[in-house]
Amino acid sequence: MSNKTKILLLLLVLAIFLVPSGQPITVDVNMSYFGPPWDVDHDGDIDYNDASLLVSRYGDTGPPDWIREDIDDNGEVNSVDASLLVNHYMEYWLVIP
Ligand SMILES: [Ca+2]
Ligand SMILES: [Ca+2]
Repeated sequence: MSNKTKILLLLLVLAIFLVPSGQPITVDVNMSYFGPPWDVDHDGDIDYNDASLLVSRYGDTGPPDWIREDIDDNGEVNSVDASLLVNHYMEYWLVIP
């Protein structure tokens, strides 16, 4: 379960306890990601999954900011992107929606 999912579940549980019984609950969530670009899958850590995504697109080219695997947004998934990911491998943080 991703950190985003855990936080959403926590908010729902809090809403259930804070709203009087029988009252409808409306939850409007707008999620943005504020983590570093080398967290390719936006799950709050740098691990095998990020590396796997990058490898799957290695060598691909496109306009800047076209895919998350192009970590430095230069239009090509290459060794620079891989280096950025490797330099932060196994880092993690709390993802806040
Ligand atoms: Ca990740
Ligand atoms: Ca790149």
